[in-house]
Amino acid sequence: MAQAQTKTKHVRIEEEDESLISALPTREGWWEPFFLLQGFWLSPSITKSVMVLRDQFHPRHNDISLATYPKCGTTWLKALAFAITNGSDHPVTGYCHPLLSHNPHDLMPKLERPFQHLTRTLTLGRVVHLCREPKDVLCVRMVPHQEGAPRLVHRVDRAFEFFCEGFSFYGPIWEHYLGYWKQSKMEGEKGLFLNYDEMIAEPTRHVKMLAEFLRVPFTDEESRGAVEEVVRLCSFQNLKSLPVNSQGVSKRNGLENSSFFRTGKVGDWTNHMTVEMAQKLDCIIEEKLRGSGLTF
Ligand code: PAP
Repeated sequence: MAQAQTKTKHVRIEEEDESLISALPTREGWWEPFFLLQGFWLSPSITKSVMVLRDQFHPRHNDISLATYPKCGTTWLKALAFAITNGSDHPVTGYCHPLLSHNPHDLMPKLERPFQHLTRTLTLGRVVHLCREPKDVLCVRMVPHQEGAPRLVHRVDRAFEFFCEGFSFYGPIWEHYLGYWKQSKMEGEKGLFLNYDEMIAEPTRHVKMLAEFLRVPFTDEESRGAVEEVVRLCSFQNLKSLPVNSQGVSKRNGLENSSFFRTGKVGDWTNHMTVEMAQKLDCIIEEKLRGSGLTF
């Protein structure tokens, strides 16, 4: 009975959402029309999921959300957060650690939504956001994850123009970053804002910082070895080499798990973007972030 009522409610919300979506401004998208929701052009499925999240996602005070723009290191952040928060049930040195047999995406749900769309729902809990040099983010979208694999987009010039225009699957990258950046500056205890490039440079320091924010800090004694073990377990080389990630398929969306692991390097954009493209994107990002204190 309870189930039937819940189902009816969901169907009603879905119908309401469908009619709200059809009333939104629309434009030609990457391969399907996009909709304008609160200043963001979003694909139909993202538009719908933002509405569903707003209706049905009610975080509790001690909930932690991981919020990342796609291709900024979500897989890594999930692995780290899982290893840190489950350290007592699953020691990182254990032979049966879940990260050895599961892709990180299958161990933890994620939010890839701009903070502006979720303010009402996220203000209760706490958020970890991971940003990345925008040129590298775009580069991941433009380059196949392995030889022979299809590109995420077929025309590099088109992908580049759309990205610069802020016309992307999850809205403009700068709006995504700024929403979480401002929250972390105004309410430090509620928002942790991390940077992929800085984490690559100093993983140990960032793992400690993340553990503190997640309220499972490492003790001084643990700090000697355990932090390094978390860093090693979740490292690009280690995760990429595991059979589940080199051969497995995601339970979440049917994607090959290997698609989440390409080079794991900072600055790969230099191999895929012209100087002109890089300069244009740099100028846009600088202008959009001006005055915020966030720079790349
Ligand atoms: P998603 O949006 O599809 O979930 P996401 O995990 O956010 O992808 O980003 C993928 C990038 O993180 C890839 O970067 P690259 O293409 O420049 O190589 C991927 O290689 C990188 N990545 C995945 N796992 C790790 C890790 N453990 N450490 C560092 N980088 C990683």
